[in-house]
Amino acid sequence: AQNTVIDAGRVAEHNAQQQAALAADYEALGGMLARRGVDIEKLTALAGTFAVAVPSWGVGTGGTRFARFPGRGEPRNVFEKMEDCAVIHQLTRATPAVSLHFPWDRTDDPQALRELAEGYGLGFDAVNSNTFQDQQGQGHSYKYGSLTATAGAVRAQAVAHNIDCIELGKALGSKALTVWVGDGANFPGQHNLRGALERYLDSMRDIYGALPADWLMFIEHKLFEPAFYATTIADWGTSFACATELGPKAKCLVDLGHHAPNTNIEMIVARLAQFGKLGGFHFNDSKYGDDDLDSGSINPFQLFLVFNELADAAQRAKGGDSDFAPAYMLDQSHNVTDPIESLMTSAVEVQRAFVQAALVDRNALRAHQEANDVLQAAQTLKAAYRTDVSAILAMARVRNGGAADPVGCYRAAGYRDGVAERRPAKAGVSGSGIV
Ligand code: LRH
Ligand code: MN
Ligand code: MN
Repeated sequence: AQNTVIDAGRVAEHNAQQQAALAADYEALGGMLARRGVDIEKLTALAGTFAVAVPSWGVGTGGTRFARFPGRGEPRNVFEKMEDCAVIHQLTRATPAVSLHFPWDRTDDPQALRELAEGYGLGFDAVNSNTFQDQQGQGHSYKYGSLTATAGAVRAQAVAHNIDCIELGKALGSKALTVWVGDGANFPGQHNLRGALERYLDSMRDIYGALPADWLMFIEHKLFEPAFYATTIADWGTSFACATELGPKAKCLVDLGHHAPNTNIEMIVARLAQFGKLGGFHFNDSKYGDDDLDSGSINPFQLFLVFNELADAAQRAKGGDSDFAPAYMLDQSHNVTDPIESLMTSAVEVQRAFVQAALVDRNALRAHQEANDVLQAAQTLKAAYRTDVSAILAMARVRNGGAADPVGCYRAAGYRDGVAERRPAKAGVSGSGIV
């Protein structure tokens, strides 16, 4: 039997209270969808298959460059982080994997961590390396770059760290390594733009060579920050070129917050899917830059349009490229909310976009596109986007043993009060590792 963090009886009690309202909403929605020729049961079954990984660093309070205001009962190590991740999955049933970040989540006992996770029904998605900070006791500084550093010893240290991450990931059952580097220049002339990318590729070739046969490597691009003049892997074009150069195991990872404002991210998704290089996502939302806000909190239509492209790609893949399975992960930082509540809400919002995209009448859309009926083509997307699928999501959760209303259930269970007592804050401990 699976271990549960929140008493299963409490979840059942919560669902019983919600049952009548949910049944009524579900029936009303089912009737409305039936008139559109859509079987609600199919959508509910599909919703139940959805999964997005939780970032281990998301369960602590992130803070900004200016301050961090710690929350109560923050996890103090990776084992406590897993407990919080288990709550998120128990109530949403949509987050069966965790993405770890090293060395923030380093453990001397990966076997124990794996067993703890398995007990909760959790697995591990991509592991992330970190050469954007110096760690205590490290021989060389990344102040002037890591995989692109001019000093060979610095590059070697960064490569060794990534290979270490692969080793840890292997012990945990991960199947991918995500590499994001902040390397770049703050001033024109600081480094040779082409030379930096050549050194990056040299380093990445060494890491690629250490990947097990069934692993992937995700290259995560980001426009700027911490390098404010020229970031080495700033855009999907550079990411795509590097992934192509490195080989089939290298793919591109799209973090929604890593683009210039107003960038058409769904088109990037379409391009990467077309050329077989869409590796995965870091979902979050933003208004200005890499804000790392909750998914769907600022621009839910964009999230829907991303999933519309994914649905299109999945449909095409059925006929050929059957291994189209990009990794879905959240990457958020919570400053003013309870991280568990934010992560549950985000998982549900991403799942919502997934279900709404499945509602798009693709045959009608194609016909409107062929006929150049622009207005109806746009309205076909809007019809799906405007449909409130909340009852489908809630029903899928309840049927899978989750909570009708994850945040309501979580609050009623008093989990935060419990951990606040069990996990007294230690001075100087950063919950997320982001300092
Ligand atoms: C960089 C990033 C990357 C890191 C994470 C902490 O901005 O998105 O994914 O690993 O934040
Ligand atoms: Mn990211
Ligand atoms: Mn980011």
